Amino acid sequence: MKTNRLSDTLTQALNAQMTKEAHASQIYLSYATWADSEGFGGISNFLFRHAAEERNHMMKILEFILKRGARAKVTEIPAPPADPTSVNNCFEKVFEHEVDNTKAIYSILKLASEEEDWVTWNFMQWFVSEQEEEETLAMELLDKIKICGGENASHTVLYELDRDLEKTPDDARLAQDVTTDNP
Ligand code: OFO
Repeated sequence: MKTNRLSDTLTQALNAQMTKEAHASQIYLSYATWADSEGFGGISNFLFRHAAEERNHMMKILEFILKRGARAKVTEIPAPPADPTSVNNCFEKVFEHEVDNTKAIYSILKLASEEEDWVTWNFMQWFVSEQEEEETLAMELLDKIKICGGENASHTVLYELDRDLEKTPDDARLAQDVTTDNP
């Protein structure tokens, strides 16, 4: 008896998204190490915490695929892009990456809707809300940097931003509900 409740198309799309979340985690990790090597300990810490969040997202999808009786496939993760060239560039890249991820999530929702797989559609709503929070966070940070001069922000301003980010509760509210132990 077949108990798999996910179509092949959605299984493939969810597996690809799982790898995309792992890739996102690698991107944040690489930017975090870049920030640390540039002397921005607060920004680095913020990005390291975010890398852990993205890994939790990967686990959340993996768990869902298994729960629906389908085959999760762990594959290679693409390398992260080149290091940022400045703090402004770092958060621009973060924002672009989050928008790209939102688009990927929308396309899974579209598929789920076409297939009338409302369980998957419902599951993916969590990611829609999460992306909204993460895009907002990135936009707010970019706005702050812009006010401070963007690419021309002074060392003093960057020092203060770095100090603020050390304390910023970066965890989007929903991401706090999800951990590797409790995907
Ligand atoms: Fe950027 O959050 Fe995962 O999905």
